[in-house]
Amino acid sequence: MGSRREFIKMAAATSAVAFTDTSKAMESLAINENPVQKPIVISTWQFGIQANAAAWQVLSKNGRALDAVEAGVKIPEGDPNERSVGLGGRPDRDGRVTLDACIMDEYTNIGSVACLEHIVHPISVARAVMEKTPHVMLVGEGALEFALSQGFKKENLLTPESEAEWKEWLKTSEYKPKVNIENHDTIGMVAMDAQGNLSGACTTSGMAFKMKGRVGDSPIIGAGLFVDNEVGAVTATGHGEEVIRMAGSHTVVELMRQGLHPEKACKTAVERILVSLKKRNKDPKDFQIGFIAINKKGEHGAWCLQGGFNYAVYSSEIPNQLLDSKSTL
Ligand code: SD4
Repeated sequence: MGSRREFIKMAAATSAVAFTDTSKAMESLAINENPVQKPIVISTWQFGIQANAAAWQVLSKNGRALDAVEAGVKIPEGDPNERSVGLGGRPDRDGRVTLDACIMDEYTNIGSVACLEHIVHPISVARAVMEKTPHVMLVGEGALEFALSQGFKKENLLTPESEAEWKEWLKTSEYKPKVNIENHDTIGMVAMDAQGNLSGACTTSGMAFKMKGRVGDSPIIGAGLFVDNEVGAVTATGHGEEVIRMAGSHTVVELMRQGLHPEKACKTAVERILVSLKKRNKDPKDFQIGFIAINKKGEHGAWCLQGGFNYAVYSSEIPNQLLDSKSTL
């Protein structure tokens, strides 16, 4: 039988061991816990590689995520060979190139333009709406007038190539968007800067040969783009009507808020869209939807309805590269 003194000695020794073990465990936890990966930028489709490179110029110099995403998406906007964004974008069925874009920063500042014609960089007009007006969205003629008042130049965006395609399309005038074919490629980009702040941008010419006045998800905050600086940032591509229906990007952010990894959050949102398509007896094979997301830890992920969607990732750990998104179908 041990004496009381022995018991106390033993208890002290045990707790000392326990204490040592705990501090060791804490130490190893601190070592093993993944540090926040920042800066990081991700963007949709293969033109994301060039866009990321431009964004990285800003991020690698300690620049703001907001400046990075604007600089990034301006690359495909200004490239006439990218036929789904900005200059050279495919027109609506009347031959008009009408552009949609939005931008969101870490303070929940937002700006957006829809159905904007004649301006190569709608993302910068969206930013001007955000910074210089009491509003968050301008459309059509009003957006154009505002852009011109801000010094943006009026240009013809319909390149001979896009015009030729439109004239070819007029022969049948059949509106049947083809999955993963260039008639629906949007650049969406989200980034976290070295300070850990998030921003995003999204810009497109929308669905080729759409009805006059049609607006997709890309300029709609919560649909084509959403940023919550406490949680993460998300952007979407694909059939805008389906993304709007589910408030797509906002849904993904909310799922990340509940603790889901970005990939799982994107997957869950895509599955909700699939349920909605089935409810309406739509063949899911006729649709494509893709989400990309980052969270506050700098983790990234994507998911799409069907294969063929890819996205570009660039971070301090990952050299700029294109990744294939996993898909549901
Ligand atoms: C739209 N979501 O206008 C855009 C098009 C797109 O990949 O993303 N295409 O509906």
